[in-house]
Amino acid sequence: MLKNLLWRLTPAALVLVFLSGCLGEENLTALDPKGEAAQWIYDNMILSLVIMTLVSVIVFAIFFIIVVKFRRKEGDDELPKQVHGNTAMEITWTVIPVLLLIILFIPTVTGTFEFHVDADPAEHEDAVYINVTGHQYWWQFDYEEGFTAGQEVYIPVGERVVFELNAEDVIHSFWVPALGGKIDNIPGVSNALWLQAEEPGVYLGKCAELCGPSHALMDFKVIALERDEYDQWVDDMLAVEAEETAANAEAGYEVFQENACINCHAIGGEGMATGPTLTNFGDRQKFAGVYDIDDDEELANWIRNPEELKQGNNMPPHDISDDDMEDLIAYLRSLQVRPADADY
Ligand code: HEC
Ligand SMILES: [Cu+2]
Repeated sequence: MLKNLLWRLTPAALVLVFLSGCLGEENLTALDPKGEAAQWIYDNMILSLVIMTLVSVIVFAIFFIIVVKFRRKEGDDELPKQVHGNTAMEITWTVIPVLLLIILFIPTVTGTFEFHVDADPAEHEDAVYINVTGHQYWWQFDYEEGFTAGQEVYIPVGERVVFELNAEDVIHSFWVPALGGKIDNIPGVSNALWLQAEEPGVYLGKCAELCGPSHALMDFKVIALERDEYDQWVDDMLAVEAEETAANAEAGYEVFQENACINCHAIGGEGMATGPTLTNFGDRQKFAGVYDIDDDEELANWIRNPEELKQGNNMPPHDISDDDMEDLIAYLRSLQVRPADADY
């Protein structure tokens, strides 16, 4: 009997184990909101949960009472009174759900209009406005100041930041669960939403629309800094130039040039953007969205054979000797704008 019960509970326990993943690392959770938009989603989630629980409890209570109370009694062989329809009850169970839906409808619609805004920088002159482009399988962030960041988007804390969402190839979806809702990045269409981080920190973002074999590896980070640190970061990003940064890793810069990496990876204002800009690659928390940034071997594997680490991505393989690779990686790591003593 007990064993039987345990067997029955196992699927439920497994579901709990999987769901506990939703509370995982690096703020990838909508259940611990860290900004106004996320808080609104959370509150609505709780509201609908409370309403659904109430409805379930009441409906099941009535159900069981009726099942028990109106059972056929022993020795009672008479046909019960036959009725057809009951107007009062029909009205009650139509009106109550309608009222409940109105209660859910009002905050949902007002919030949707508040957080999903027009994609037009002229309408958001007071806010930081960042143009986001989703690529298979990485993220590009263009700032109004005229520089580009890749994979990690820096924002000032406590301020509304408007993200304009576009896509280069297929549909992606921009989602930072701790900060707010998600909206699709659609080729040829510009959507926009705003997010605000209440606390400085690193918030994990995900592509939330199946976009190809490496969709699950299309992570990014939102890094929220105090306003003065943010301003400093913007200035530093603007000041980067490919050669200048190369000074302390000259040999690596040569390897970078010889292999024409710059054709796909801009540094500072120079170069193309077929791949993520490497302007501040040395500051990244991960490379290619998900891989350990401090792992030289993995980084070398990436440059030699990206397909192995991220199926279907658009970086070609490169045949580079061990010596050259060491220099190249030293150069990539030297691409930093973050001050050494920064605590972010
Ligand atoms: C044809 C274009 C192309 C060339 C050439 C190219 N890359 Fe890439 N690279 C990409 C693309 C696209 C990505 C993004 C892959 C992804 O994450 O899906 C990428 C990603 C990277 C990343 C990870 C960046 C990050 O922060 O996530 C590094 C590092 C990198 N490339 C280094 C190099 C180096 C070094 C070279 C030259 C030896 C090079 N790449 C040549 C297209 C290119
Ligand atoms: Cu995607």
